[in-house]
Amino acid sequence: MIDLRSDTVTKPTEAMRQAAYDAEVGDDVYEEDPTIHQLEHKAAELLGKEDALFVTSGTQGNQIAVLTHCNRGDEAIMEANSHIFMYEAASVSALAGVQPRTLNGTRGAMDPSDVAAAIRPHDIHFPETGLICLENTHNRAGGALLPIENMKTIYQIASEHHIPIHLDGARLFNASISSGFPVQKYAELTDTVQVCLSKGLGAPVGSVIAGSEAFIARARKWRKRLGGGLRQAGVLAAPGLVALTDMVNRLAEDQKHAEILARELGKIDGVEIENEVETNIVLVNVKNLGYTSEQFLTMLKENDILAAPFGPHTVRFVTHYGISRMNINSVIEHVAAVPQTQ
Ligand code: TLP
Repeated sequence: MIDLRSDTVTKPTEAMRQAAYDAEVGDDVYEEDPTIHQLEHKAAELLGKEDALFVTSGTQGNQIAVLTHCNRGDEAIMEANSHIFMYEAASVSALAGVQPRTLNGTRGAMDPSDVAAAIRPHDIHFPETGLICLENTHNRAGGALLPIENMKTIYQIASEHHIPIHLDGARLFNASISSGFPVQKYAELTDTVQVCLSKGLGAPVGSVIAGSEAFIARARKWRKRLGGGLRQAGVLAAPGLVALTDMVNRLAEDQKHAEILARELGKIDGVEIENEVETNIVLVNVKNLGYTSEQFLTMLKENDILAAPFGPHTVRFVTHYGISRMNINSVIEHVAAVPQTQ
């Protein structure tokens, strides 16, 4: 099976499995797991933040950030297609009691003047604006990079209003490899950042959130409340450390594969590439081939290829380290052979 549904499907490498086996562990609720300490220290250092916290998933990391930054009844500004709004089962409202204020972006980037206009003035009728959320790379925008200038301007606006910024950096390392900016350069334009270890970096489980020492101390308590205080979780952190040390630079290969896939699929009659491919995501529109995304996916599956539905006629392909150049060629051949019904 050539599985391009997501980079979440990656399986741990041999080095990760060995690191898990060898990991020194302790009870992390007592803050006694040396491997977790090592991972958190490494992540904080890479992201240029005072401290970091290992969490079970990207969703948990984002939600801990919302819970820690906001009070019930606050409003959080976020892009209308952001993962926090679209794919986290409304936890912003269900768990934090926070109202999402969504703004339409361009390729995932909110217009800074829209952000400024959405910040609530003091008025008895209004919620307080408690947080601004950004996402880089932006998943629904097809792995688009948030331009650093856009982040800078939003950060300035947020600072003037004393509003914190949380960055959903599930794929921040992909952004860094594509733009050439170190992850720290993005993180310094935010108060807190969440990065996933379990996507393109290949770890089996986990994310890290990073921020100030005071923020992480409060976030630790929220993690406990959510049932995310783990015990001998060094066995999970050890593959995460391998992810941060061995797996970052190879993301360039995934991005090359995505570029080739988009370029070659784009040459096929009836296939439209919806996004400008900057990282490891390709959005393919199959409407002019005469198929819905579900029909198209069924045909691919019959040929042992998996991709994900992303709209009525849009299919998402995500490259990752389990995908070889030969796999990419095979996908291109199969799509070229799909009969056009229009
Ligand atoms: N994204 C998944 C699905 O949930 C859609 C995927 O296959 O792309 N932020 C961003 C930008 C994400 O893309 C994801 C996962 C998350 C957060 C959540 O991470 P997990 O799955 O670890 O909770």
